Amino acid sequence: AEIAPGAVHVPGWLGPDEQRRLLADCRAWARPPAGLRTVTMPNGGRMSVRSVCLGWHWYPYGYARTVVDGDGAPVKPFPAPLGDLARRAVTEAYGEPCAEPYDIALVNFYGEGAAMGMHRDADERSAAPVVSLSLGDACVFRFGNPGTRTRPWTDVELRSGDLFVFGGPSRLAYHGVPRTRPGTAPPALGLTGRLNITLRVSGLPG
Ligand code: MD5
Ligand code: FE
Repeated sequence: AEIAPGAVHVPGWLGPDEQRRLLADCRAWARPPAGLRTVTMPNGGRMSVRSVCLGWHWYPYGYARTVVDGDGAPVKPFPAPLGDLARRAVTEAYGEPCAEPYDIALVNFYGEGAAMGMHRDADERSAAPVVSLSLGDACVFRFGNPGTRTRPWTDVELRSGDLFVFGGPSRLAYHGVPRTRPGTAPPALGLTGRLNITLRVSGLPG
């Protein structure tokens, strides 16, 4: 379903086996060095989600090749299969792939009570669509507008296996996750909480 121009939601895009495989990969990526960490914002606040980055390390507000605000380790490489997955996702949403190769994955883990305030993803130097995949507990995803952090917005329920692609005029829209729905993960997946994987194009050299 097209929620707004360029914002395409595909419920249940990943089947149960693909969800289990992706979860197992996320657990491996979360291990140190350069594993799961808590991000501290410039104002001293800590994000309630915990994150691991592949390809490029995101920190507020930029990208680096090492965990500049953590253990200092080199960021794990971006796995080629995630590039293929991003290409398939964009083709599913728009009918054709993106010209630029994907080179960043950000994995966000939402434990009980975790949320993400309204923000824009503006640290990439590419206008390529952001591919979002959800695993585990459902959540309320709040899709706003490019001009203000405030209304109008549309709340969309995201569930395990859902794909969301944000491109075109939606690429720089404000968005957030006001709440998850604890206990709603598919029992067979074996995940308590929610994982979101975003695939991005950095637009950075090499
Ligand atoms: C999440 N993560 O569900 C979301 C999914 C983040 C983040 O917001 O920054 O890690 S990504 C949603 C997204 C990305 C780019 C543009 C838009 C939404 N948008 O225009 O709404 O954990
Ligand atoms: Fe975001």
